[in-house]
Amino acid sequence: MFRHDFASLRALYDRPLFDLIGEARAVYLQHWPQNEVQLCTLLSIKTGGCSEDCSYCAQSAHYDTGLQKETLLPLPQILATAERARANGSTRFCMGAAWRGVTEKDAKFQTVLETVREVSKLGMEVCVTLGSLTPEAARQLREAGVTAYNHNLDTSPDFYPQIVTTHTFQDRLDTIDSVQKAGMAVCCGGIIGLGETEDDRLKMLAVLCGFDPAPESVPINCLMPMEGTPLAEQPPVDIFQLVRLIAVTRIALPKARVRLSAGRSLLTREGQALCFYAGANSIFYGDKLLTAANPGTDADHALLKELNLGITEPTPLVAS
Ligand code: SAM
Ligand code: DTB
Ligand code: SF4
Repeated sequence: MFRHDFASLRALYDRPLFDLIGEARAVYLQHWPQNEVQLCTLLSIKTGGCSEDCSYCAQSAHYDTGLQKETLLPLPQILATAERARANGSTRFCMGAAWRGVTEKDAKFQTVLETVREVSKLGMEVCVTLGSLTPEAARQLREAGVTAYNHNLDTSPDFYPQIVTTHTFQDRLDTIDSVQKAGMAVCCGGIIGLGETEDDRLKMLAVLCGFDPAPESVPINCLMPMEGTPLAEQPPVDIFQLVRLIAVTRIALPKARVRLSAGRSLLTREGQALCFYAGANSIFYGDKLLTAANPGTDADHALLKELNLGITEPTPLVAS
């Protein structure tokens, strides 16, 4: 298969908008003929007080964002939320923790493994996002039943140091390597609206295109400006830039789930419809992301119904 580099991604991105989304739609229909959207529920299992200085994040301890720091949620509470998510139609459950990362030696990591073992019995895809991983921690997560690991590149290698200084872009790649070696699917994407250029977004996508195997899912987050963070005053992302990025991602990574992620509550229904047309086929579903607001479930059901989009049935990726 042709592997896109920055130049070929930029050439796609610069095509007339309707030509670009027309091609993305054709690629989408070829690989995803069901015309469905996957619903994923997010839960922050450990909120706030994070040692990292990611300048977009409400959970960083470096900024005074007013967020209440919490300890790891108890297993029964997580399990009950996962059961509700499944009952509400989610086929993927993603647990996020505000940590720099975990090692197999952490006591809290053992609790996470136990939680994953229970959640994985519910038959949903199980995703976790716990920051950096050692190869052994990755292996243990896979063994416990994690099907996909979310670890975003967030932006281009060049722009990354302007957004985060407490870890490097290479650290992110090393964790992704551990995830792949452990046999988990990789969920990896980024955020737009941080002050980066459109080139930065495509350079990030070029790195994703080099992954082997290709990422199973690609979340595209629009910055939700968080009070107290250095990016609190960033202007909103232009909808056509978002649509172009989704379309190019769909063409470059045809088999990936492209997840229209954070920031949907800042988009119009028409804007979201264009994103689905351009190839987005997954959303975070439920009133809350990790700490930020998301559209209500009723509004999401109404929108999908109006667009005649189906909802993906559970077909969990079996960790073999
Ligand atoms: N701590 C882990 C990590 O950094 O990988 C997992 C949780 S972290 C909150 C997951 C992702 O959420 C980030 O990589 C970023 O893409 C996204 N995110 C965080 N804050 C955001 C915000 N204010 N707006 C949009 N996306 C955000
Ligand atoms: C991802 O790419 N987006 C999700 C998930 N992976 C973990 C997180 C979005 C967080 C939005 C800001 C918040 O809720 O604090
Ligand atoms: Fe911590 Fe993740 Fe937020 Fe960065 S994005 S501050 S690592 S929770």
